[in-house]
Amino acid sequence: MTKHNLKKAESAGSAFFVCITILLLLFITGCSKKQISSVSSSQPTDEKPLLVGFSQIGAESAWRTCNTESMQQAAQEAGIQLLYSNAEQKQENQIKAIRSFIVYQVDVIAFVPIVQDGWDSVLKEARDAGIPVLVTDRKINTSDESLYAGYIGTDGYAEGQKAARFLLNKYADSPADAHFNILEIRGTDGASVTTDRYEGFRSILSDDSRFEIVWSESGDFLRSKGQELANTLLQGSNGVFKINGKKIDIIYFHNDAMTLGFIEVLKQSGIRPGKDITIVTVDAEQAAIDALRQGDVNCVVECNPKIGPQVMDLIKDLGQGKEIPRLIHVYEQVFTEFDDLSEVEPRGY
Ligand code: GZL
Repeated sequence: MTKHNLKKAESAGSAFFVCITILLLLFITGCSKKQISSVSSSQPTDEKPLLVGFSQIGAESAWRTCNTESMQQAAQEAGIQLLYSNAEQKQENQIKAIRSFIVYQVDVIAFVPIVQDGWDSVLKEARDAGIPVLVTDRKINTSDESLYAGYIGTDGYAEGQKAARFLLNKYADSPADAHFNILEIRGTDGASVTTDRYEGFRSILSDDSRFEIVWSESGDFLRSKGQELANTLLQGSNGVFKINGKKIDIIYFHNDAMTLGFIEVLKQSGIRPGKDITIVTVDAEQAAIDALRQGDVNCVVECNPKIGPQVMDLIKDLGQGKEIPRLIHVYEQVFTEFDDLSEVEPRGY
């Protein structure tokens, strides 16, 4: 199918054409129907809308759902035809979807790499097909920078640093011989954002001997895993949370979903999150801000999911053959127990 035929066919009822071709795509690439769907632009114009393939990792948290909604809404408002693929937390599904976007000759490919490694081969295929690729939300490792046009999204390293700086501030008056044992509940291992939050946190605390990270374990960004880990780690705790005989003073969670699952179990064990144990979490879902207001959490570092409009601006530039910045970190705040939280807008996720 040449691009010319594609244009002609699309002018004769693009919605019908898109659906037929998606079915053909599903057959060619083996993606399931559930994984690829099309979001039509809301503004019919006489020029052919940009056609964009977007591979999203899944729906593992309220943050992710909001991120997807932001992308779809922004595409509609920008008059961009978005082919949306839900990888259901599997890298191989993302690779299949990217291959299907190439077959369909989309104008631009955007994707959230669930993990940072293993993308060179499929991105070479996109480059060979002349399709620019925008990496969003999470980053990739590659030795060949020409494989993607740029990155826009969160700065996980800075988020880890903000979490640590909150602790330095909260314990500023504690004596040099004080000691605080930290439990870290990491996100999905292999994801850039997990590595960044892990390293950013340590970059600030490593020089302060009062803080010791006594245990770090992945909860895969899932609320259910947060609950599961709490049940396992809290076994035998009679009102005092210990790991390997060390009383836990602080828990640093890489996302709110895991925090909310974990603190539920803490409370059931008679331990007061936010009071008996300092809780620091990342994302800033509404439920986390509510927990901060209730005193169950002490610090919420924002990770901004609502980047759809900025992504679509970059996609339009790429669609016109323009260069884009290699790296854009979106604006993110920090909310703490020391702030006036009455001004915090409803989070929308
Ligand atoms: C961060 C994003 C993370 C969120 C989690 O940019 O990739 O993935 O922090 C989500 O809630 O699962």
